[in-house]
Amino acid sequence: MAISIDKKTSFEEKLKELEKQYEVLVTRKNEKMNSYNGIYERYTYPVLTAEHTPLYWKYDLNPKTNPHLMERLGVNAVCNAGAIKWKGKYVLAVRMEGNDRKSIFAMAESPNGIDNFRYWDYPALIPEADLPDTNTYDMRLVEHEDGWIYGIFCTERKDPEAPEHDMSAAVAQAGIARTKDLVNWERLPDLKTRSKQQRNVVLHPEFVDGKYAFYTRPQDGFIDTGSGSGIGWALCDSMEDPIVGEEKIINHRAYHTIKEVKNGQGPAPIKTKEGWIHMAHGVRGTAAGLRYVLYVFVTALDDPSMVIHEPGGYFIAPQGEEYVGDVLNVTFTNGWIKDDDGTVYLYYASSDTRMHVATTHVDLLLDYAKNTPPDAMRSHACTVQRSEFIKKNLEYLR
Ligand code: M1P
Repeated sequence: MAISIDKKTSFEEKLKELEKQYEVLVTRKNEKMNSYNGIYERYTYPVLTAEHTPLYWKYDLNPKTNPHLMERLGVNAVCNAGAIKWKGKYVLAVRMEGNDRKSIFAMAESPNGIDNFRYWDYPALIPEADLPDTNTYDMRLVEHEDGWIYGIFCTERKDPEAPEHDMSAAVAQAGIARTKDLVNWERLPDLKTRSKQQRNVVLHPEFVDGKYAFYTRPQDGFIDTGSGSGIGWALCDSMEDPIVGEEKIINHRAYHTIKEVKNGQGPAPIKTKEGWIHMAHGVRGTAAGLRYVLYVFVTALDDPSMVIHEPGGYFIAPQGEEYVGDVLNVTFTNGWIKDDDGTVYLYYASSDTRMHVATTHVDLLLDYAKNTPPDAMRSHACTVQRSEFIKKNLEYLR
């Protein structure tokens, strides 16, 4: 039922209807889509949207102070969630963007990972750094073998060197916080690197040569990666004084590929007996703007910085309603969960507006990574690649 803002409908009636609609939305069963690729399954409904935000986060529920039951603190979008299995629940640290454009980390949990996500009572309150952050977002949640859960996120501040009239020049860096319970957070210093800016920084979950290891995404400008050529790798002695030296690029941007403009690590990689499976995002330019897609690569078990498999092309790209939102043509991920039975829940956002899930299995991801042909890089080579593929099939079928 549509709720009218006319004065004839009472506060109580409106609230009752809002609550009813909210419950229908958050308890709606999700269904697998009727589409097949043998690799993963998508779901009909987004797992979280701005409409999933509890009423008491948006409305002043006291009729004395809000007689017209107006939204006082609106929510614009939810996207780019970190993910972790916590006390048997599938927990997301969601980037919730208010109508004021600032993002906060809202924590939501589901009993099954695919529907019935509900927000915790309060968003995560991460202490500010000495130099206050203007905006924080895209948290990667990592249970490190040192015993802490780390949240590595993008922290954005106005560029102090920008001309006075410039109200959009900003500096992005990697903020770091840690917790033992996902409620009480300790802020650590931002990661110091040699690059002017950083985004999409991710902590590797294990020590490497006795050190912490970071996937980085060095870039010259706030939006432009400039000379930053892809996913970097750097070791670090201490999380209390997080400084890294040289960033080795382990996965490069490349001309006329899905990752020619930007290339960033998604969540922390998943460990398997055959290597570390990574999900990343690649960005290319189009006449309609940038296009963000997700892709997979695998690195060696004993050297997470060495790529051993990389299927050609994308793993997930926007489809249907996913194309549309605040920033068109974007799929982005910074969170996934692997269950003990190997099921993988990939949480991805579409067009910076809503959160979705896709499910698969580590065995399927490994098969996909090892047996999908690599990018042949040129039309002629791609024609040969596809023709050989067709030939093998036709020979087999006849
Ligand atoms: O708008 C698309 C994405 O843009 C940025 O990602 P990247 O640094 O790779 O371009 C981030 O702001 C991300 O949050 C956003 O989804």
